[in-house]
Amino acid sequence: MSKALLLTPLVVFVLSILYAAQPPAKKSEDSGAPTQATYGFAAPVRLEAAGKPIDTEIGHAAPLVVDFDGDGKNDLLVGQFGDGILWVYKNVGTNAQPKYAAGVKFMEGKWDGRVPTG
Ligand SMILES: [Ca+2]
Repeated sequence: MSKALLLTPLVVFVLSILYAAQPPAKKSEDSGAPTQATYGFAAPVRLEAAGKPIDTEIGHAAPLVVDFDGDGKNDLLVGQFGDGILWVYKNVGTNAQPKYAAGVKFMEGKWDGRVPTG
């Protein structure tokens, strides 16, 4: 399987969080009927960190957008199956227009920073 195919779910997942998240439907106070919420996906784009496409060494990428370092800007975390590594991509842009620094392995990829896979 090509890396592009492995990366596609990551891109779609992250984009769905960054650009398409909408608050859940609320019930109308007048009628009790749920109001219509609209959801959708933005056009896919290849995410980059430090000017290079984000990828994993071995597939089964598990992305999460969260403020990992508490600076108020959402970072990108990507877990990979291979070696149980967690990649941390610090957001050096803004939440509206994220820009990611080069990925670093959580706890330098040492044993204590990994999730055993088998
Ligand atoms: Ca952050």
